[in-house]
Amino acid sequence: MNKIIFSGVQPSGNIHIGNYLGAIKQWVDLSNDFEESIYCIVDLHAITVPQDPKELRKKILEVAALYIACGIDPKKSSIFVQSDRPEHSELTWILNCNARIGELSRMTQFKDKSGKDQEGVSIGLFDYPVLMAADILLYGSTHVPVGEDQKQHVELTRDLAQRFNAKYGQTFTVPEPIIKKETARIMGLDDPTKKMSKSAASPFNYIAMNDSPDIIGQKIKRAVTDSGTDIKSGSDKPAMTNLLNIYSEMSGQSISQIESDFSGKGYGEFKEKLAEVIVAYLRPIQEKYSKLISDEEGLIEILSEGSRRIAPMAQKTLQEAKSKIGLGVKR
Ligand code: AQP
Repeated sequence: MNKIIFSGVQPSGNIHIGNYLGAIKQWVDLSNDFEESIYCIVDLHAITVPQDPKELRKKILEVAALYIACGIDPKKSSIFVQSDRPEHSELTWILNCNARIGELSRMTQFKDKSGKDQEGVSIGLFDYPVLMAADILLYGSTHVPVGEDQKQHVELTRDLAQRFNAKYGQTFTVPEPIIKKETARIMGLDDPTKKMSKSAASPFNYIAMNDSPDIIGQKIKRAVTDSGTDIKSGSDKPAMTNLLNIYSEMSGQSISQIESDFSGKGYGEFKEKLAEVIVAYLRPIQEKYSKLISDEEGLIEILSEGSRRIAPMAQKTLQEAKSKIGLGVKR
């Protein structure tokens, strides 16, 4: 069986180093191990909460440029915009008719994002995981690299695929999540008990991929630390564990090496060095990004080509699902 990798990011808010370390970096590291790699810009997911139309269009191109700047090669991988392929919405409806209100009500992301206003949020937000299942299942994806927060949604995708296959006969490939332990959950700089998030109330929660060296310095300086003075990770030190994790991922040094280098030194010195490490890591990505984002036509062409390339896979799976359940008269 062909190994097919599929994943995506919403074109909403500022893409941050949590999205990068938890998802995009893995895509780059894994791309060569798969026969097919497909990376989607999930704009239909983004509109499950209000978006400004002009800003949304701008963000779609920004995410495309960022994928490529981070190392996704559009010649080897297909990059496309979710709403360009109508099969995603159509398969969502079919899966909706096999999904249960009970299982969707248990999704942690829905509970977190709807908060106390579950009656007032959009049906789209509630249905978000079914759309994600359609994204994954349309391409026969075998592996889905994501951060820890999306694990429950991939599990639901597996359940929906298995349920459909059991009822109508083998149709969908049941995918596996790929979650890298060390970067599964990068935590907020202002609150290390919650994940770093684009929709966080304060920009001091995250380092955006496009933050300037100055802003990175300021954000790291203000990052919450633990009680005590030691540069050490551990279950009683959530803030330092998070900062050391980021340091380790971006410097290539092990956590124990960093701990020993900073033994006897203070938070101030550590934070200064951490900001330098992040700035140096992001610099080549930011330079590549600036060139790419100035060529709007080039980006649109890459996205159109990606959509064209994967269209036959999506159309075939959708047609098969429709015919299995007796929809339409086409054979
Ligand atoms: N803090 C994180 N640590 C590790 N991985 C993360 N991801 C998100 N936050 C972290 C992973 O990034 C990918 C794309 O995420 P998304 O655009 O689908 O949005 P999300 O999962 O809802 O994450 P955000 O950044 O918190 O966005 P908002 O605030 O808009 O909801 C996914 O693979 C995700 O796991």
